[in-house]
Amino acid sequence: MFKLFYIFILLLSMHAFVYSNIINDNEIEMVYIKSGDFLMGSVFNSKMPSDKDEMPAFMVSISGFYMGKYEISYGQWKYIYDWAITNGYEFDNAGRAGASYSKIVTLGQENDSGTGNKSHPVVGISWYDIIKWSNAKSEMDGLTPIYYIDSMKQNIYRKGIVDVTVTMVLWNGDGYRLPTEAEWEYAARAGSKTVFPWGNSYREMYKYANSLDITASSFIRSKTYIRVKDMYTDTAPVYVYMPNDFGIYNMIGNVWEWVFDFYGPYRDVHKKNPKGESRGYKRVIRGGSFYTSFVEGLKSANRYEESPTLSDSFTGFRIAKNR
Ligand SMILES: [Ca+2]
Ligand SMILES: [Ca+2]
Ligand SMILES: [Ca+2]
Repeated sequence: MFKLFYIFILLLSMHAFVYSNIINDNEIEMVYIKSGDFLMGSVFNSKMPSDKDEMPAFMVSISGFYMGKYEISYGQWKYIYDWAITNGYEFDNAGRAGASYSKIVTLGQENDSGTGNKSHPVVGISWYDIIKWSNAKSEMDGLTPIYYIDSMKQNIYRKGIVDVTVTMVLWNGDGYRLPTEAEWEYAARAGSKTVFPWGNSYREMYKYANSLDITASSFIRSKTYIRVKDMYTDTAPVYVYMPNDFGIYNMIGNVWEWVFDFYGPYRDVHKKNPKGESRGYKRVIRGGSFYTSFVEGLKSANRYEESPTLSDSFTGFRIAKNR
């Protein structure tokens, strides 16, 4: 009996050790990223194919900024969302608490009601929803909103579909915003020049990232999956797995992350704080997800273009801030 009790306590403490991080709905933890230069994109690697749009790699200078330590959890999303809808904001989607692999596979993504766990990343929201939510978070905290519906930056973006261009952003404001694509890759690499933030091999992926791995294959027979074991078939709470060298969690895997930029090709010119194309139809998502079944999809340099109206089960975000 006593033995069982001790085993129980031991298991409990192990659990506490693994999940010692607690996500507060009303507090978004951020990490300061120091300014620096890095090579953005992919250089030719015969062992790991690159999509054409990752090349040519080019030098980028990034100014210091704050990056969300975790993907935004459903609890955090909902906390701001509830304030926003009673304060003049309108959204197209209410968001869901993570995503369930088996529900997506058996019922289809449109019937995926999520995991019901508010520490999972928010999904089922569009780029527009996120941009408005960021403004709401700024207003709620008494900061200056970053996104406007006009280039004069007179009218705060609170409702509807507005394709916010670079000139409609108060780039030096103190409010919350999406990272740019360059800031995202700089933070994801955390000083690394390798294919993944932890090195060139996918074999260590299970320590740092939630992908479509062997765990999912044992639940439902999946034709393709990554040959590592990360223990999650669904999304994982945003604090699970090891952080990168900047102390940031799940940049690779769990959910894809929206960035600000309109999607466009790379050019081999040294740029300072690039902000993407001035116009476009697609925005960029980064990092791959719990549903990504091929290793190339989880590279630091991988990029994907999506319509900003997309609100799927695989894509969420994290926020950035100037100061
Ligand atoms: Ca997994
Ligand atoms: Ca992620
Ligand atoms: Ca790609």
